[in-house]
Amino acid sequence: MNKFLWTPLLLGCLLVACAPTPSGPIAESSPRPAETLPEIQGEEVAVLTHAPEVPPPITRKHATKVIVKMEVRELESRLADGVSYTFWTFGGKVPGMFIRVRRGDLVEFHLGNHPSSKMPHNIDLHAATGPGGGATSSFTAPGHESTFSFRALNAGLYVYHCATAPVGMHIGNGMYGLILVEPEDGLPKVDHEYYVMQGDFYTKGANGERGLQPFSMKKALEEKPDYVVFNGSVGALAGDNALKARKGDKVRLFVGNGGPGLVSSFHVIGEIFDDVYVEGGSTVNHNVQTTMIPAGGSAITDFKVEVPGTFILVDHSIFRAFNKGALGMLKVAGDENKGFYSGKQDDRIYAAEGGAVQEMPGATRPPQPGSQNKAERIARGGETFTQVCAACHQGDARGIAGVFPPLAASDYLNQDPKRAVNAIVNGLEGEITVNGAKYNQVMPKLALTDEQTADVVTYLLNNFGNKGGEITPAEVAKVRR
Ligand code: HEC
Ligand SMILES: [Cu+2]
Repeated sequence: MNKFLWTPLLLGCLLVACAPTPSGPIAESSPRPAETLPEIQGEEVAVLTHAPEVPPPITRKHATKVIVKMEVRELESRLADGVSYTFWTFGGKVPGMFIRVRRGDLVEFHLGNHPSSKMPHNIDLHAATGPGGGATSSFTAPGHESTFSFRALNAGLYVYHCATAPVGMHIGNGMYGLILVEPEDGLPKVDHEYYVMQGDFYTKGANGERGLQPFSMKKALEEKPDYVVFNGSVGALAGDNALKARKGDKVRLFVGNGGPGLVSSFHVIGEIFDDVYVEGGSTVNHNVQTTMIPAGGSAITDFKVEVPGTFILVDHSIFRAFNKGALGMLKVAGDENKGFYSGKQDDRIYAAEGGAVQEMPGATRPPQPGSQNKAERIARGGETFTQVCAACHQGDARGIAGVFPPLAASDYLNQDPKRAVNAIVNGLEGEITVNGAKYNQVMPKLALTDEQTADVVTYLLNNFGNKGGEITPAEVAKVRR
């Protein structure tokens, strides 16, 4: 009946039910029984890198404790020329910082959430075996730090992402990255390793519309992104930012797909992947043109560059490449190799097309009729609560001591429900007292319509032990003025 109710169900799966069950033929033939894991010797602090750089290969021959320190920051930066976006990041950029460990390592993860953040965040590492991949243990309010540890049981290239409700919005704002768990003997040596991660972005304005663009939940639900990009912005891997190699080099791309919505058909124009570690696992495929990378998945592609020129990285769902930004470049220097390729290559053809941001028709939506009665208002308000308020005030509305005040049986709210309207419409900061406890935090003003605001406050008043009543859109409009 309503899409938002799926969010808690999905989160429930992410947090609880998705841990693998060690039974059945797959588990029996799996090469990862925990007993074979080596003893932990010593400890070290992980070197983390921003894309497209990758930390150096691991040379040690023993398992160790690896301390990973990652800081979540919410910051505005460039999405495309003239277009900015408030990204939520693991480490200050999209994608999140690359983590490199060795199978058998004990990873001690420190997740800090910068005090300037407006949202709580957590991390689900697909490389971790445990409830939520760490998400249940790493819920971190602004200005806090969480620590948890996991053993890297399986070798492979894994996605990590935020799994705080609404999950799709946190991922959609850029909260994903890659962690490589090297096999004990390492990967074959190559000349260059690079980190490339695809993601789709859903903006209120159409592709190319200038200014700071807010996230569009509507387009995200329809999986119709305005931007599909590599490494967080249009052009992040083009022109001067192109990946580089020399003729004869072996190049390895660690490729991830953060989604949240699309599956990538990853292809390098003019190259053939000699080896593809399919889905980032241990099976190696040879002589591959295009490799499929699911949302929340990865692939490792190795290839030798025999011919100089500019090679274009694309999602071969090709409108995404030439019209929405999923286009990168690998520039190979060196003398021409006429034996392998006779013609001249020129990257300007591609740059011209890829650089042009086309206007897309704006998303039009017929005006929705407002809630017809109090029951409908409460039902719709519940959706907004789950989608917007629960991230901070929690699903049970009890809040988090010292950080997010309770909305359940809140004397502050019940004394004057217009205060809740005011908090939503204008934001709220400064010291307040709720049920005898003091809070001095910041609630950002929320971009809700008068209807949505009336609905959610009415929902609150009639749930969680509050006093009942109804707020109408007209009353909200008055507060807004
Ligand atoms: C990004 C986090 C965040 C979100 C999202 C958020 N709030 Fe708040 N809210 C806060 C913080 C922090 C305070 C306390 C502000 C202060 O200390 O002055 C607060 C205070 C309040 C208060 C007054 C105190 C109380 O407990 O009664 C109400 C009412 C309220 N919020 C309602 C809502 C509603 C309704 C929504 C969803 C439509 C919502 N908030 C979404 C962070 C948030
Ligand atoms: Cu998050």
